[in-house]
Formats: sequence, structure tokens, C-alpha cells
Amino acid sequence: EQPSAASDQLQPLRDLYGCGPVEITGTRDALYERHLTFDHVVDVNRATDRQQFESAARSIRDVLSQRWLRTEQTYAAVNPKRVYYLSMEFLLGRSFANNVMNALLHPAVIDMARQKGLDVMALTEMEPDAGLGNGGLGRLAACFIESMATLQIPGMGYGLRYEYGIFRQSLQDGWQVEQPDNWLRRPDPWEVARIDEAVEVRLNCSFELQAGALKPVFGRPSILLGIPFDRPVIGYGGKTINTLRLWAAGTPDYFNFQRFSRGDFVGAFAESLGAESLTRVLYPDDSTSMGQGLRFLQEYFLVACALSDLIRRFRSGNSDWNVLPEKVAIQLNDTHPALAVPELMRILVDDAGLGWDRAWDLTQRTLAYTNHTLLPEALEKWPLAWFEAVVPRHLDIILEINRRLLGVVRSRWPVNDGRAERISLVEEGEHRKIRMANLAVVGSHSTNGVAAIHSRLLRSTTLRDLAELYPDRFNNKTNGVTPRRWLLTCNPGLARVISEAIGAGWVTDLRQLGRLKPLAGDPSFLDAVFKAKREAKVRFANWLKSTTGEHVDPDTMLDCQIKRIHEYKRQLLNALHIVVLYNRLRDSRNMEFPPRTFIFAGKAAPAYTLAKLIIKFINNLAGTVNADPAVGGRLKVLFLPDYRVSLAEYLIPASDVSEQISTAGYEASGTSNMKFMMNGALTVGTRDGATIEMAEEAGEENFFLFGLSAGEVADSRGWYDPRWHYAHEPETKRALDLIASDYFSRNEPGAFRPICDVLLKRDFYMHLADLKSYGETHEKVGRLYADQKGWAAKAAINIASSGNFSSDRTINEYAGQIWRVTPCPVP
Ligand code: B1H
Repeated sequence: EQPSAASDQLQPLRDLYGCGPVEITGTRDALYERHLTFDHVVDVNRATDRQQFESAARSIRDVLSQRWLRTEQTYAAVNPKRVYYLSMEFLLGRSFANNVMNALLHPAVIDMARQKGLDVMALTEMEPDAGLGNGGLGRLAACFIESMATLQIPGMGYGLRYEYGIFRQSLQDGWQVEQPDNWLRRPDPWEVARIDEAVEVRLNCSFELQAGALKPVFGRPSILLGIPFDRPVIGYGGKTINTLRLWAAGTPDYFNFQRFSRGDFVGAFAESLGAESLTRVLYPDDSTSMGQGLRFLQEYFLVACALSDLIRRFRSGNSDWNVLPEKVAIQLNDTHPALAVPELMRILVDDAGLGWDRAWDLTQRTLAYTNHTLLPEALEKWPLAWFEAVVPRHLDIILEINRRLLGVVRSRWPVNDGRAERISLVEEGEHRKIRMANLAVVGSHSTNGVAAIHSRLLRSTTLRDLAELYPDRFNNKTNGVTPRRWLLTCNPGLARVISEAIGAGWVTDLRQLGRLKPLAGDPSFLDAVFKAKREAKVRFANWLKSTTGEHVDPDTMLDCQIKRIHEYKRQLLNALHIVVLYNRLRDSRNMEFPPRTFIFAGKAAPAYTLAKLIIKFINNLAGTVNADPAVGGRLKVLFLPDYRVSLAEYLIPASDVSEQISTAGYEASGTSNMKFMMNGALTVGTRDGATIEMAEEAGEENFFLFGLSAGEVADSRGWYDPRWHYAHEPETKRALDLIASDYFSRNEPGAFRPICDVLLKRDFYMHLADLKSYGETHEKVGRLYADQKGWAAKAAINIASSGNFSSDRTINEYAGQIWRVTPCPVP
């Protein structure tokens, strides 16, 4: 704020040019004009919305810079134990509103906007979402680093700076079309490039561009550069500002001078272009591993950069390798960074010169692993040949770990019952593979699932043999979400109502929402909750209208299923039920029926053909239903394109009903379920993931649970036959027949045949088994919705019961039980 010491160094220049010191007015709001003038060289009154956004964001960052520096200086001085969260995904979304809110600059920004005639809403809309993730796993990482900063935990996120995030989704004729997400086209105002802190990554391969595609050339060693880009992670209250460090790939020599001199002007850049392609794009798969070679390299690149960086930091404060586990905790977000196990062993054995046993003990005590799914297709297994070709030393280490592991297993269970083969890090066969989940469990001291049922199933099914070998390693950490983004910032109306009732302590202590419970019988409180919901619905409807032209009536019940499109999440169950409702409405025009708007949103992995067909089906269903006069406006179906964090921030506060209808046993946790609950939606859900724990908190009488339990799903696999339901449930039959008759695909005959086949022939995810009870549950929903008071009371109880699902609670559990770290306040 004041002319700094640095500016005094400019005195000789000033004397030379005969000019006085640059005028610095010393007030914060002049920062904004200075960025417009000096970064953009534009007349303050003629700046575009984007220039205004960039300048406002940069001024916010300026205000935070010293605090950000002070945080790192404090950690360097105090030398506390630090946490490193390694994740291939950080689904940040936008940062402006949250940074302003967490830094408590909200009043200043509103004030400034008023003075300068700025439209803050328009300005925030200029920020692209940082879509560096696919779904829940990536968004969880973003919530976690925010909670760590809020709890003043010395935590750092490590990820990749993808030039292209999750693809943008548009719809053509109801089909998903993917477009590249060039989110860095314009400079990102939050990031700071730290070229000086670049690290080297050694690979036993180099890169060439052949016909435009990146080809690794094995056996030709090369050195890549990892260039860190830092983003501030602001804890609520602005006291602690931690860092999210994202790595971009580069080459030390940015072009090959020899080739250039020989006249090969394009070829001279091939290697650097190839290397830079490593962090070009996020893989768009959620809950499956596509097994791409480039993805394998990305994973190793993240691990190598992160470990090199954190070990350098550790070494600058500690001389004894033995204190590593007392100073460093590394959390692996799924197996994607599981190469950290052999990489840390390599550093300790080869670079530090420790013996194997010492290194192994330190490695295990430093690392911890979080599992996010039981789906077999998501468990990563990489060809052993790739290790051999790219990171041969790591393969040696893995095989040595495995040799010792199998020795232990065989001596403990001498009778060969296949156990050793199942535990082995190597899957045998024609093409041998490394099992990354086994590697992560064996090489760490903690393996956790993300909700109680998931952690239980992990121990008893997917990782059973390993859980028997290491029973103490397995634990549960039920997910949570940050209430700063998912209530305070995205739903200001409801946040105010809550704070007026119980004070603002809930923002950092969400359990305090429990104090709202007695108010669920207070008509004036319920009225305020109702009005806040209505306000959020209008806000959403206006936003939707202005961004897509789509119309939503805020006086209808908003029923939302927003998540990745996947068979196990059962968007088809929701769609089938809509067909059932449609049939009923066509039958009787005078039926009691509160008008409903069903909203779907979500992306399908580009290679997941059936998921893409489900999107098409929902859109055709919408086209037919919305246009049918027999429906008389009582039923509307919408598929909103390009589901993303910023869309969720508008939609979730406006929702009345949250659909959490996965086949029981398949959704590890879910996290949007918690966001809906906090924002006063009622849940229609199966007994799956964290939804189970939510219902326990709220009481089942305030929840709409239905369908088979995970145990029933597993038990009925042997005899389940979807055709029984088709034969015995008239509404089920009628719905399926209507789809099969091409009623929703008049111009595309047979288009939905694969859907009918999936549902009638095998129905692995048991849609038909649950359709009837789903429909009955929705009838209860409809009846309650007609009773405005009764509905508001249940909504209030849900809000009041959501206190357990803050990521602060989750992070406190990780900190206390896995990481053993304590807060390190910044003075
Ligand atoms: C979750 C993934 C995932 N589980 C592979 N697994 C990926 C797997 O790019 N890949 O290869 C990407 C993502 N994501 C989700 O994690 C679960 O399905 C949710 O139930 C859970 O809430 C979330 C956070 O724990």
C-alpha cells in the first residue's frame, strides 16, 4: 500500500530521467484502476467486462499477496508437519466470489462496485470455470484444500496445470458434442508462474510428434521440466493463505538448435512441442481407467514434480531423513498418484543412500491412500511393459516390494488358496500388469474409503485380502463439502436467514446448524426459508434465461439429477419414471399433480456410447413431453448442457428435490447430495454412499429412501430377471413399450433399442427392480409438496441436520487420525 523499499532503489533512475516518484495513492481501490491502466493500457471508462474482471481479480490478489507470503514464511520458520494432497484433478470452478468472500473483502468489493458503477454479477460471469477435474473426486480435492486453509493446516495441493480442462458439452439434435475447453486462452489472474522453482523429471523416453500425435520414443532418455504455477487457497477469514501448485510440462531447451541450423525449422520444435503436450489435456473419464499411455506419463510427471518439490522443502528445514514422517504427510487422491510409492523409495534409497528397510519404513509412514470407487473398471492396472520402458528403476523397486510382500503372505498363509496371487502387485497373464490399488495399500499406512458403507465394502469385497493382511490400515473418512462455497457464497439469501436465526458461527462450525432444529416448528422461520428458496429459484431462472434462453417456472417443483452420466447412477431410472408420469397425465387431465420441472445435467465420457445415448434419450423425452398439450404445463423436462461448478452454484440453491438414486453399493459417497441437503432440498435416494449417513442425521421420516439395499442387490444378482417386472407391473411395461415403439424417436427409428435391450435383457444396475418403489416414493413427494408448511419444515430439518457434511469435519478427521498434523496459525 505504501511506496515500498523496492521503489527507493529506483531513485537513481528517477534522477536520471528527472521524474518524481510514481504516484501511488495508497488506497486499495486504486489498485483496480492501476491494473486497467498498466496491465491493459485501456481507458478506465472503456474497459471491457473481461478487462474489468481481470483487473478486479488482480487487485484482490494484490491485497492478499503479503498474507500469502507471510503464510509460507511462517511455515518455513515454524517448520511444522505439512500435508501434501496429490491429485490428478482439482475441480476449482470460479475463484472470484469465493476469494472475495473468504478474504472478507465482500463489503469492500460491493462498495467499490457501487462507486465505480460496476456490475459485480456481470464481472464474475467473465471468469471461466477452472474445470481441472471430472466430477466428485476433483471437486472433493478443491473443497479439501479450502478446508485445510480455513483450519490453518499447513497444507498444499499438487496437481497438473492442464491447458484444456474437462471438455465443454453442447447439444446437437439432443446428442452430446464435445468442444475443447481452452480456459487459459486469456491470462488467468490468480496464478503465479514460478519459473525459478522448475524441477527436472527424468524419463527413459522422449517425445516426437508424428502426424500431429504425440508419440513416446522408448529407450531414449530425456529430461522434462516441471514448471510450477501457484494459486492462492484462501482460508475463511483470510488468515491463512495456502498454495495449490499446478505443474506444466516443458523442455529445458525449447528448441533443437542443430536441427534449426540444418534448416529443419519445424522439426526443431518437435521435442519441446511433444514434451509440452504432456500437460495439454485432462482425461475426461470418471470412474473408468482408459489405460492410455499418455495418462500414465501424466501420472508419473505429477508424482515426480511433487516429490522433488516437497523433498527439497523438507531438506531445507531438516537434516535428518528419519524425521520425514514427522514433517511430511502425503495423501494420494485415488491411485492416480500411486507411483509416489516407488518414487519416494527411489529418492530414499538412490538419492539419500538409505538402506531398504529404513526407506520402506519412512515411505509407508509418510504416504496414505484414499480409495474412491469399487467399480472394477476404475481400478488402475498399468502394463508392466510401460514401467520397463519409461521408469525401469521404479519397476525394479516395485518387484522388490512385491518379492518381500509375497514372502510375508506365504509364510502367514502357507496353504496356497490363491491369496498370494490376489495380493500380488503383479497381475499375471500374457500382458503382465501392475495393480496400482495394491501398490497404494501396501506402500502406505492408511487406506480410507469415502463413506461408511463404501469403507465397509472395500474391506469386505474389493480389497478383502489386503484388509486381512493389514486390518489396522483400513479406515473411513466420510466426505464433506465446503459450506463457504456451497452455502454462504452460492446461496446468500438462505445464508442470511440462517445467520439471523443462530448467528454466523456455522460458517466455520457447521454443526451449529443443529441449533435450527427447534425452529422447524416456527412459522416465521419456515416462511423465511421458503422465501429464500423462492428467491434462489428466481435467480436461477433468470440466469438460465439470460445464458441459454431456456425457461423455467419458479413456481414448479424443481427436481434435479446433476452428475456424470453413468449407468450405475441410473439417470435411466429417473427418465423411466418420467415416462410413467407422462402416461398417467395423458390418461387423466384432472389428476392431482403438483407441476414439476425435472432437470438433468451431466457429461458423458466421450467414449461411453451408452451414456451418450442416455443423454439423447432424455433430450428426446423432453422434446416430446414439453410439447404435448395433454401435459398442460404440469410436467417439464430439461437437460441443461455443460454441467460445471458454476452451473451447480446457481441450480443447487434453487432445487426442491435432489435425486440420489444409484444402485445401492455403487456410489462410493456422492457429494452433491450434501450440497442439496444444506440448501434445503429434500432427497429422493437409495441407501447408498453418504446418503445413508445423511438420512441417519435427518431421520428417515424426513427423507425419501426407496429401493433395494446394497445387500439385497448383491444377494439377488443370481436370480434377478428384469422381465419379471416387465410382465407383472403394467406401468413398467407400458413405459418400456412406449420407448420401444419409437414414440420418442419418430424420426430416428430404433434409436433407443440399445436402452430397451439393456433394461430388459440384463439390467445389471437393476432399474426395473426399483422402478415401482421409486414411483411410490415420488407420490409421497408430490403429496408433501402440496403441503407448503409440511415441506418447509422437512427442508428446515434437513438444513439443520447437514452439519456433519462440512469438509472441515472431514479434514479434521484426516488431520487427527491419518496425518497427525496440527494447525499452524499465521501471526
Ligand atoms: C469417484 C472416480 C474417478 N470415484 C477414475 N472414482 C478417474 C475414477 O480419471 N479417472 O481415471 C476419475 C474419477 N471418481 C467419485 O469420487 C465417486 O464416484 C463419488 O461417489 C465420490 O463422492 C467422489 C469423491 O470421493
